[in-house]
Amino acid sequence: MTNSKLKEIAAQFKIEGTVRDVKQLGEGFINDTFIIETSDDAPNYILQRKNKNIFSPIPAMMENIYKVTSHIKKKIIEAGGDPMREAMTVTEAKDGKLYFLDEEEEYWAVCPFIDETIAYEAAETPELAYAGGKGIGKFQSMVSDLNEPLTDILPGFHNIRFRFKQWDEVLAKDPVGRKAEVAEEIEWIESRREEMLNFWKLVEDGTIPTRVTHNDTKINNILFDKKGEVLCVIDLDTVLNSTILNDFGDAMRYYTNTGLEDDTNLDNVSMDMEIFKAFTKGYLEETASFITDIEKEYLAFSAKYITYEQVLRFLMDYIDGDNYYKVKSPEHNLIRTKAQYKLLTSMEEQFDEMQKVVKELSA
Ligand code: GN1
Ligand code: MG
Repeated sequence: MTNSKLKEIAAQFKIEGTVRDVKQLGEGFINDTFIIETSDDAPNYILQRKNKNIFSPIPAMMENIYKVTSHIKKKIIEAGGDPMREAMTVTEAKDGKLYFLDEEEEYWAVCPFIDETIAYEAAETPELAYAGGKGIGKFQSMVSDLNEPLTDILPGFHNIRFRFKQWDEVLAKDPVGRKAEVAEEIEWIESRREEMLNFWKLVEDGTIPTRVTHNDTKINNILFDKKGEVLCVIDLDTVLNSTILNDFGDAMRYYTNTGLEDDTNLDNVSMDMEIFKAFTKGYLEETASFITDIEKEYLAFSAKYITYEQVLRFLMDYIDGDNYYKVKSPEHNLIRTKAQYKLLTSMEEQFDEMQKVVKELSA
């Protein structure tokens, strides 16, 4: 994508000021992200090419984001806060749509860049994890009374029954002949299949309630202000109706890992109990007004559930020939599989203690 093309796309949106430059930002697994730099006092903006192979349909996804952010903004205004800093904003295209469709049928969306914020790549301290727990808890609390349904633009996301269906299909096909080489890793998945399905049945039969959830609660999806307080939850592509346990579990998969998601040195990878404790404390403080006993009972389990799901998804993508996640090497998805499995086993070893922590904090 040439720079002038990017500037042309930026010009399709209702942005303040004049566009000075558009530059690539980070390297997401799914979308392509750019920053629109404007001149003068106007804010900068984030421009994203949304991945239509994953989120479908994109216009419905943007509607979901709009519903959620509008609802949150109302709450922030009621509380006397700043709705432009404490919530994400969808910047409309000049024709009033929430996205721009280019001539290659690619979807683009823009939001203002919130400046003077910090995004952390890792939960380095319990204090940070505590703040993160409060951030996710507060997000869920603010949307807990959003009664409009969201469109399911990611059918089966964090639904292990659906993942097993994909898994069984990919294994039956073995499209690139990688299956034989990962027999041991496949067994990691198979040996826990029933345990995971038993949990999901409780969501399917309504024992565990379905609510509005974020579904991608890694720490860098929260912006902190300079005082270390949570300002705003971002990356709302995956807002869905699901169980709040998925948000908690995914955060724990990310925050408590002492290593990297794709660490090649498995000795680095383990679950940090102090981080688990701190996040859970913050989370339970903010969700106290609506969280039910059954949800609390499965909080610790949800960390294992989502980590397991991630092992499955990385391994499945490896066997499938790397079609979903962007990879930096042919082995990348297998490296991720092994590192996430190490994290899962560390959680399993510490599970009794995790349960105890949740019990004590919710007493
Ligand atoms: C993807 O693109 P990113 O980093 O926001 C994925 C998550 C995975 C994560 C693995 C829509 O998120 O579910 O947990 O990679 N998002 C989607 O790091 O599949
Ligand atoms: Mg994301």
